[in-house]
Amino acid sequence: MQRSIVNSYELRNDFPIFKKKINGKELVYLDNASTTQKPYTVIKSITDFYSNYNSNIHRAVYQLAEEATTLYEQSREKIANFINVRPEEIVFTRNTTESINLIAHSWARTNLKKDDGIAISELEHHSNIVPWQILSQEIGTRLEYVGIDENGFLDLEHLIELISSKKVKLVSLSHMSNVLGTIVPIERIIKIAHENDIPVLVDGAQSVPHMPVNVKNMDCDFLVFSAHKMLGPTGVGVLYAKKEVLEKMRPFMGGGDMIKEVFKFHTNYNEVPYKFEAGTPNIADVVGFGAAIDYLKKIGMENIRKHEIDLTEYALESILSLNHLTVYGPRDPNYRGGVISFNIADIHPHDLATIMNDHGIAIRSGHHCAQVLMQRLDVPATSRASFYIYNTKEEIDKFVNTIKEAGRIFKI
Ligand code: C6P
Repeated sequence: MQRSIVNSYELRNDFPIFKKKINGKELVYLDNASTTQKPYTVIKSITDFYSNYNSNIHRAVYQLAEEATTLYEQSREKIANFINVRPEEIVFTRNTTESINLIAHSWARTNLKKDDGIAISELEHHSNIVPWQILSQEIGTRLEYVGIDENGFLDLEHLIELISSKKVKLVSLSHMSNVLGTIVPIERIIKIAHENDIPVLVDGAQSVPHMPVNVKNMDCDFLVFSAHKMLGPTGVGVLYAKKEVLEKMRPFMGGGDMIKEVFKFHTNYNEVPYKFEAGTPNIADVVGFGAAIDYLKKIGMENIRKHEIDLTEYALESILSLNHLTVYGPRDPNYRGGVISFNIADIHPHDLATIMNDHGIAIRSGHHCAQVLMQRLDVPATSRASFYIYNTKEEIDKFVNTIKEAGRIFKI
């Protein structure tokens, strides 16, 4: 793999937050799997919207409303183009979580029935577990868990067996684990599932921000992700599904904008994607998301992926040489993203995160909304560092030195 050509030192100047000091130290932000920082262009596009274009969309004929509608729909086009689909196949939600709940409500409740299996894995985030548990309680579907091996890789044989034995009617998988960084061979899985007429939902919350994702090549049935994990604002999520699939799905919520005609006792719904966007949406933040997409495209997703492989390789090499440290997940950076979870002897992850914070370093500690995975790893919590375009090797050195200092403080 070619070396990174992303100049993270230069890029950092685009992010106002890096001017902030934490405990008198420069901010080292290593919690990007949770949410990413925002460049000036994104912040500016939001203030610009409120300063110059603010009005509701899809409703009025005056100039401001038309300009706001155009900006909102231009963002939809940018996002569609980013993952190589049609704009009418992009539904705006609040986040990945809402997108999965929308599918569970509007697709699964019509297309699945009692005893139908839904295959998920031990890697999943709670938002790809709990909606399916609720569905099981309501209509009697069954959850089938695909396990992982000691390196954090999916038990593909088990998944293939579930698919070919027709035990499952939906496969719903995280493309990249938010804890282990494992990248799942999703294209291969989709091909096998489709040979058996089984649709696949891809949770792209951790993959779409960090690597090229081309839906035409991937051929998934559903793809979900969040703007805030890819330089965009909070409060905007995406649900992709083929237009024909969306057209057959029942609405998620009823209200303004999702209707064509409303009568006393029935309603004719709007066309897709509007059928799934009831009420006034998060207009300014959708516009901000468009600016984030512009920013990412300028750097190039291939370059972002290379940069993160480079950082991950560097970080793994450093921390794997430390004593008393357990690192979870694949060792080869080509099969994982820039997310590293670990534990040091019996230092509690919250204690380590507190020491890191004293040095201006932000890492996440806890279960990372993946308690099923914690149970599989047999730990209550881990520490987690996760990287993005603005992180540097110098920051990784600070992070590793602080791990060493924690070892000295706790005398291990
Ligand atoms: N993971 C993390 O720190 P929302 O919150 O809806 O934008 O994203 C949910 C979600 C779904 N799937 C995966 C794989 C995720 O990683 C996340 C969010 C964050 O790991 C916050 S818990």
